Amino acid sequence: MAGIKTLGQFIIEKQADFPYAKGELSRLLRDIAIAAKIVNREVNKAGLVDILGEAGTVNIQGEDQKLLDVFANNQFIAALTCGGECCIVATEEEEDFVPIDSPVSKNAKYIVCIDPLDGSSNIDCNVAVGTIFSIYRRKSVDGMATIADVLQKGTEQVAAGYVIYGSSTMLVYTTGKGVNGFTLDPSIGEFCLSHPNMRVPSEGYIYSINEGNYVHFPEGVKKYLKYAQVEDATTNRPYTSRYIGSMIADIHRNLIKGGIYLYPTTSSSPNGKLRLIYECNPMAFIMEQAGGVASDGFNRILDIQPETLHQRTPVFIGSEKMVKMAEKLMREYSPQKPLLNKESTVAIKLNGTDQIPHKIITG
Ligand code: P6P
Repeated sequence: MAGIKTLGQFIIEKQADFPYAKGELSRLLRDIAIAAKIVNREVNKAGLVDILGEAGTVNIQGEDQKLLDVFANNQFIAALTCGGECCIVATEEEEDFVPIDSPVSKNAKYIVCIDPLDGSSNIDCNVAVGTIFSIYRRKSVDGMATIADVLQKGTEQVAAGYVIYGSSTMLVYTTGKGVNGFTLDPSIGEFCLSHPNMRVPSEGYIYSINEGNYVHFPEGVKKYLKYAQVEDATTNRPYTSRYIGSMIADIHRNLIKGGIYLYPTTSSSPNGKLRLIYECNPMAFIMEQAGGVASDGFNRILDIQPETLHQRTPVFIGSEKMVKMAEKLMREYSPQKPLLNKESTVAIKLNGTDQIPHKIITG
């Protein structure tokens, strides 16, 4: 078939974008893709082999680990150990970071932060799940890499991506020069370029949130939901609610169609549920590279300085105009710590009729 470009070919081709690259990042991305193909094989037949259900263990988050969580975690760590390009793996499934202590990895340049299988509670009912990864350059120069090498701001990422094990299996990633999507062709066992230069529409009409938590949402989120549900043909409202309960699936759909995914603070998740380092930072990098926005309701996700390995953050991510509207309402109705930027006041239409002056932060 004319025009097939595999992930491997694409990575080599794009390596030229990085004049100083000697192939380590390319090798690292290929190592991740190999592990993803192995995980895909098990996810796709999970119902047939004894790999569904609970592992009988609990991860650092206090969540029951599924057999596939543990399997996926082990596969990625094994592939990264074998590849020799990564010196530390920070994973949702391990309490502390995992030093890759092999002769070739001690001097490896890269750190990988990973959620091996996000949404795994959905596996038993055949809902799309995914892997999320984030790649940093090691900052320390000698000895073993440390936690400081992991706790870097999202702006320091050199690459980020996700694999969605859905009706088809796709790998979507960025190295800071746009976002490209590859669909796995099982007949040749290769990820093939299927979605070049992915861009998220600046406006969308889909919102994704667990409305079961409504009573505990910040007032600004409640106002946003009411805004989304108002009849206003001129702004294509009411929007459509779509919530799969698997963040990668929701964000992937919104990336393609336009939309916003919100996981705000709730009573059971006072700091938000999603983890900064291996969920929100990589998805924020990808979304921004596709022309979208990702914030905690007030601040850019990528600017947050991580303090701990598994820290959580509220997340509002997707089409720029939708996230900006949600941020305006958060600043107006759920003010957080004062922001440094200059404040200005502008009237915005909330329900097509009211002109309510709202402070927004500009600059
Ligand atoms: P809730 C899956 O556990 C996850 O981390 C995300 O993939 C998903 O969007 C969210 O949590 C679902 O959480 O509280 O709505 O069930």
